[in-house]
Amino acid sequence: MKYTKSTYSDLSNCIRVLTIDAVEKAKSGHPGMPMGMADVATILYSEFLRFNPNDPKWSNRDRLVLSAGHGSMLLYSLLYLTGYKDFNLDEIKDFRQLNSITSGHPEYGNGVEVTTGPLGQGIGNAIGIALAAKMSNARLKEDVLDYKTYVISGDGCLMEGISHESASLAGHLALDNLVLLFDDNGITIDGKKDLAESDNVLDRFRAYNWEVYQIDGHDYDQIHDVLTKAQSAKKPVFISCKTTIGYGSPNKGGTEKCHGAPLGKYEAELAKQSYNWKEGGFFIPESLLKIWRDEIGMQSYDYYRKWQKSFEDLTKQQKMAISSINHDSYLDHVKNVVFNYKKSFIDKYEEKATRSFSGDFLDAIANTLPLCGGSADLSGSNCSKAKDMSIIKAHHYSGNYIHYGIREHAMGAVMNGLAVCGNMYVYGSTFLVFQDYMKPAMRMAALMELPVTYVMTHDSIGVGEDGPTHQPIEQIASLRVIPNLNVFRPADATEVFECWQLALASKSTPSVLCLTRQKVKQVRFEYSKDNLSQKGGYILVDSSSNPEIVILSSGSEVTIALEVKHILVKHKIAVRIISVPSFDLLAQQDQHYIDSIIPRSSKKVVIEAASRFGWERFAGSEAMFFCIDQFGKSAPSEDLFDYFGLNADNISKKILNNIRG
Ligand SMILES: Cc1ncc(C[n+]2csc(CCOP(=O)(O)OP(=O)(O)O)c2C)c(N)n1
Ligand SMILES: [Mg+2]
Repeated sequence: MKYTKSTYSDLSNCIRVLTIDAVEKAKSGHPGMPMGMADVATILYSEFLRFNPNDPKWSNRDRLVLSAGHGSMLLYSLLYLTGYKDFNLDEIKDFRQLNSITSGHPEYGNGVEVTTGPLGQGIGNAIGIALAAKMSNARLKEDVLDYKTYVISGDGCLMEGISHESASLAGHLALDNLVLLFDDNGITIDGKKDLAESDNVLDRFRAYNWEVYQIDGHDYDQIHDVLTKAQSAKKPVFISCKTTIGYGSPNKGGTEKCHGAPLGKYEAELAKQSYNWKEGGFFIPESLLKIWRDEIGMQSYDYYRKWQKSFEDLTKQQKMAISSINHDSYLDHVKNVVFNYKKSFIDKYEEKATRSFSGDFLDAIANTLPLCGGSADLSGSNCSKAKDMSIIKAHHYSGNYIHYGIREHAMGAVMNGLAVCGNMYVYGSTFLVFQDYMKPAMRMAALMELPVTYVMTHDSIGVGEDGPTHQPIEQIASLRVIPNLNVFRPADATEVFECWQLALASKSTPSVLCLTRQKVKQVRFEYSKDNLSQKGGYILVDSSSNPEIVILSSGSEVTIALEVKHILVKHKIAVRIISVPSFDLLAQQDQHYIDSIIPRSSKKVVIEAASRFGWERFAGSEAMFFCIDQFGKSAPSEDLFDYFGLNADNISKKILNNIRG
């Protein structure tokens, strides 16, 4: 080991006192975890972690994911101590204040790797990050990226269901570049964890096919030894670090009292006395800061230089494959594919489900784009595995498709981890109704501005006989309300291709493609390069520039809207149909555009086989809603559409009654 135990102790105490001071000043925060994990983090940073504070985005840096995001001061202290420019002392003093980069729970950026407030998400994220390295190497046919991904998790993360799914998947994929450091302090917010848990966590991870260790998380030799072993592991590594929460706090340490509240002035002083710390608030002695900055902060510098030199020898294409996507050229390609497909599908006119059209699109692009697709065991139903895609397996990472198994929670979080690496187009699929199982990760993707795509099929009562458990009602509306998430519900082949084009073109917004199980009719017939879906809603057909009736509809119901129009026109009623493939994108248009397609003077009608929630925004509360505000039923699809009144006869009759009295 590089330093004496007493130096390590001083170095660890730097993290502890910065944490105590920052939480004290903010009058809120979580001192317990950083105080407990400071020793482990000090050995990790000083002896093992490869990083360069002057190049926080270095592609081959080791990643430290904080799944126990409440312990954010651990990370901020380390980033400050090791010399990351953005994390100066003022930011530490501004912990948890408006617009500081030291927010309560860090998300990511500025040297913070993906970290999570929702406990356990980080484990899935770390798997994605570790897997991305394996996939990049396999694609380059060279081990260019040899970074390790460390993830710190607490009791809470490991109680969460997502940890079970994630750990099982990581073991299955034999990710030997992943190390989970378990802050095994036996305490959660309510008290001792045995209030709520009695399983053997170590055995769990053994069963998941991990290498499992347990150490005293305050013993520098043990920490060093176990991390040395982790460097040459053949499986993912799980290290239970037995720690004392709030280490050094005489009255609150070892108890839940220091989990999520300032220690208080008196207790803070006592804790500092126990560290033999004599300095004033926020002050790190020059001699210790020098070790943190000049020695630990620079410890990977030689490796960094060597790696950068070999990186320079790579071709431009290889470099790109490691850290970014050549968006412009790929998007040109996608645009051409979309145009050709639109044309050919109009020419050959086939009635298929929109999920099948999505499958056709993936078949066309799968091997021309750096993709990473997948499904939670519904590949065939989701039409998400293109015919040329190959499967990612343990020790064989050259494929581009992940069988996530029935693990939607983990799938969402792994997708986020893959996406932060920024060198692949990432999509995953399941039934729309089951996105509830991955909603937390979808929300994080939106918050973190990760452009992943969710292929969500079986998007309505059109599912049929599987019944209400499988029929999404409220899901579409609930997704539409998530900020920075674009929900698409295309009506036919043309819109499917357009929506895929928009999803792939997105750089900072995730997309959900809601696709039908049942066949739809083609509703667009023009040969145009224009992507009409990009404004979210557009005039599909119009019988007058001053329509009496404006029908807003999406997905499979656009066909019904066209049939309604046919009937109403026979009654000399001027009708306009607005196809709304993306409610969210339409909401982003200026009012002038919205008013131009949905005139205020017209009678509005909404047809969508889902909750009406939200449609008032465009249609007003006086509109006629042909939506479904109750759970579905188990019956053949056509019978269900009739039962819920979603057919042209019923709708046109009701409209005629309404306007003609
Ligand atoms: C999904 C989720 N549920 C609940 C919380 C609220 N929460 C934050 S920390 C915590 C307890 C975590 O205990 P542990 O991981 O052992 O952390 P420690 O107290 O040891 O720092 C809870 C319930 C959360 N952040 N995320
Ligand atoms: Mg705990």
